[in-house]
Amino acid sequence: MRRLSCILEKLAQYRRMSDTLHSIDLNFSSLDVDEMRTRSQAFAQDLARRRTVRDYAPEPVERDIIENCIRTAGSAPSGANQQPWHFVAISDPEIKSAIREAAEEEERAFYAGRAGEEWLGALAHLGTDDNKPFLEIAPWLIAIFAERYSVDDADNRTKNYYVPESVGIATGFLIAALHQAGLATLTHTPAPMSFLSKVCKRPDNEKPVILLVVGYPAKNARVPDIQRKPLEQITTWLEADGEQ
Ligand code: IYR
Repeated sequence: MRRLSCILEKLAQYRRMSDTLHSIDLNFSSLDVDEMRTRSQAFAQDLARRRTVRDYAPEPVERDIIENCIRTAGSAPSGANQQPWHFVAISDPEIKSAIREAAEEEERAFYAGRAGEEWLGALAHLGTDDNKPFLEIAPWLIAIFAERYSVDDADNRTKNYYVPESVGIATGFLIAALHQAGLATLTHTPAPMSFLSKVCKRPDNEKPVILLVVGYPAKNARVPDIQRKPLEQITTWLEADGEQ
């Protein structure tokens, strides 16, 4: 009974909080429909040109460009606006070498059979193997961590909501931002990835999810000849009769 009154009191408190919610003007700028059409088509075409690149040039990339792209990622929507992500941007050659060594060790076990025949079969057309030179050659590695829960200075834990979804959306923003900044990326997922927590010195509440490789493609870099599923295959329209 006491528990119930506690919950009710909390709910009343939350309602009072939302009554006094601090809001600001959205400041939305509308576009005319032709502009919308042009922009949406140009964006689709630009992002369709993005390809996952495994062959990098050693050329450096200025840090402020990476900063801007991480800012974009940090503007992604997230569950309860908890922003449960952390990005570790690495250009230090020693740390990149340590990551390559640890990742290749996992990948050797993966390609030697841990993956299983079905998984290796699904990957065969990409021509990947356990050799990951791009982890040292590319100028930046961005390790993306998911905050499973938050910890404050007094060591209190708060649950985070929709963490995989939120981090996935932020990663999408990051990949799109890097692409439009003129950089190539590779979403690399060595498994297991726990070595990344150690190398990046991240706390226990954070789980490594993706290692993004970032840089310029090598001259004459080649990519697998893959196709995107057509719109009709990836979309179902449920519209009122008479529309379209
Ligand atoms: N992590 C391995 C295997 C791999 C898995 C998937 I799913 C890919 O789309 C590509 C590779 C590797 O990086 O080689």
